[in-house]
Amino acid sequence: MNHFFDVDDIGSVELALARARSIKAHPRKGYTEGDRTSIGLLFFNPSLRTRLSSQRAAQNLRMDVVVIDVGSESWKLEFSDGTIMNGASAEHIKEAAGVMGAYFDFLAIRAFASLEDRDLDYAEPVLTAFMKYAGVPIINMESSTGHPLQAFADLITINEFKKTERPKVVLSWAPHPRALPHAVANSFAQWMNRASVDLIITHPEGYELDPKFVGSAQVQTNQSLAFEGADFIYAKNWSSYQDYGQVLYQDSSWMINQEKMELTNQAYFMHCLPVRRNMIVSDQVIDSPNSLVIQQAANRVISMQTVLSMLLEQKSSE
Ligand code: AN0
Ligand code: CP
Repeated sequence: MNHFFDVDDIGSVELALARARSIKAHPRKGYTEGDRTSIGLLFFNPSLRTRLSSQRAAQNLRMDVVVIDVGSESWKLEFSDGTIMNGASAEHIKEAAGVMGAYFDFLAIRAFASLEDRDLDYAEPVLTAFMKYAGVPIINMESSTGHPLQAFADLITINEFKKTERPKVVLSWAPHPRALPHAVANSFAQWMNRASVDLIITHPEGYELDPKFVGSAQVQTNQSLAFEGADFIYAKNWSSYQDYGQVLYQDSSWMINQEKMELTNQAYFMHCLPVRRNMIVSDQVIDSPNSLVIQQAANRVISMQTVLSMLLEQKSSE
């Protein structure tokens, strides 16, 4: 694995899950592979879980870890080539990425979609530029189109709690007042397509995701039908992909409540967090014993530690 950009970089999902299981059994076992290695965590956007769980994972492997909010603490960066830089940007990504690559063995980046220009967002300008100019392995901590560390943690959680070999997993759109990116939903769908689950995606008309991520999932615009017999309900809001970045529908009838959970096979409730209570999900559902939101967040340490251990193994073999 040269970079951890999406699921394709992990190789076998089954092997990655086995590795995650053994790390989870002994997360602070006295690993030494990270000794004298360093990682920079670069945030262009806010974070609670990713920021803390990535530090905990690196610390468990005895790596040196530094965090910077590049979005607010550093110079505004220019990403386009050949521009006359007489505007707001003080520094070009070519120098900034090269410099940060000189300071660290690994860089992890969070850079959300702008939700203004679909072609630009889906070309992944920030992560791609870092991969091109930093000269060190890059880890995706949520880019414009994907959040693979979250999806990996979600898969670890589903594997821990599933009661059947091939559970029915439903990714459900739910209402939110602001326009949110597609990254979490895209990656969740992409990873579930590689896992031993039956995936159903349910959303109102107009919220179809990029078919590249939907893969072989069944798509259902009737939420109640989708919930029937489900083992896991994974809630997430996303803005429109067709009418790019727009909020088309805010109807609270799509909120996940107890009545809907009763259509399921006593399903677990999942969400990546942060979540807006009584918009996305009712208090009753998220406060119930079937809610796995804390376990998912806890597994963010495990997904990051697994990815870092694979990257460290690769580095030591070079
Ligand atoms: C972000 C999103 O939907 O991509 C981050 C989720 C991990 N959520 C919000 O901005 C609320
Ligand atoms: N789930 C997740 O990535 O949370 P943060 O945005 O708080 O990092």
